[in-house]
Amino acid sequence: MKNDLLLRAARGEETERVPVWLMRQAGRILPGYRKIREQVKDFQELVKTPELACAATLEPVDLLGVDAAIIFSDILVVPEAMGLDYQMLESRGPLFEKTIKTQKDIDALRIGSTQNWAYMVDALKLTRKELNDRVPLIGFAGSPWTIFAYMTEGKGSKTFSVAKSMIYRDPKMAHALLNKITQTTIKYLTDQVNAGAQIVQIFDSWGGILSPESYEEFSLPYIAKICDELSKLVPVIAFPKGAFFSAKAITKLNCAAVSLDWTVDPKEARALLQGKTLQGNLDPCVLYAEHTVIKERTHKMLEQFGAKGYIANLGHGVYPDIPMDNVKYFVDCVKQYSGH
Ligand code: 1CP
Repeated sequence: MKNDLLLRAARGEETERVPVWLMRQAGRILPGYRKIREQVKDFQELVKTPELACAATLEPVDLLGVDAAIIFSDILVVPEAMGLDYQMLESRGPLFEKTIKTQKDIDALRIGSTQNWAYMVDALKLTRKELNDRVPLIGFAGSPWTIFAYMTEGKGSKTFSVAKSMIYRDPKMAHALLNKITQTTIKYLTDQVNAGAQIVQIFDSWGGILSPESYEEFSLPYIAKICDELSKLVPVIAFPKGAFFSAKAITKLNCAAVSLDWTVDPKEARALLQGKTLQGNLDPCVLYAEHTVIKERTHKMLEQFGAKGYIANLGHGVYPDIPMDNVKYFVDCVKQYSGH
């Protein structure tokens, strides 16, 4: 492996410098991605064509110089594999025709298996080959709670009141669905590792809409199950977005690293999450500012987290209208930093 900084940092080992990558690094900020996107009928065609998914995965490695590749796909592959089809509407996001409302709907879902995501296996194998050990390849999945939110709402939401009403009105049914999603996700991520993913990240993008009590009943235990299984194979990064209120419980996860959003103070995170590698957490909006501001904020972040057990990243995915030049500047600022 030519550059294994990410893997070593995840395991808490010493590194020559802090590794850096960005959530959503392969996407609309890049010219090659926009070209690939024009060639296909829709987003799913891109996800399901291994050569194109591979090209989209490699572009940020070549253009931005990041220390990791994240396989081009989406968290919604899991509900689709379970039998719930979605469309990705242009600039509006996902839409599921059918949503999960009853126990009968849950019973009708299958626990996904390799044949349901064979294209993902092929994309990972091809990408590992094309990467030729330049940087590690990250696999990923949504957390069961975040997938539950899409399966019950049918789309994104401000309040997630449909998803949340199910946990209060019928907790038993909610747990049944979460269990089914968890079983599928463990198989899905295990297949990703067997196909070449060297580390995996679990995106709990909507964890933060729950109360601490609900978070620790409906989200964290399922992330824990996935961590327990996957940590036997590769380092796991958990991203409990907006859920740092449950830091104490998060520390107990069997994961190598915790990714933090920008609402979390680095020093507080170090104190509360001892023994974990930390990832994050620059506010993506800093990348709209001038280079001097980007440098100042990035250096401050690096200084506060310290060099050991740290992976530089943003606090969430890079926004599509952030100039690529600024993203590259952020990556360079991390790579050139010598404050330690
Ligand atoms: O047509 C397009 O180009 C659509 C834009 C797009 C892209 C580039 C979507 C739709 N998904 C993706 C790729 C994607 N999604 C990746 C690729 C690898 C990379 O990071 O470079 C990853 C990791 C994801 C993960 C993902 N999808 C998350 C978790 C991360 C996060 O941002 O919180 C979530 C919540 C989704 C759902 C999703 N997919 C796409 C959209 C617009 C959304 C969000 C919808 C909403 O706000 O509810």
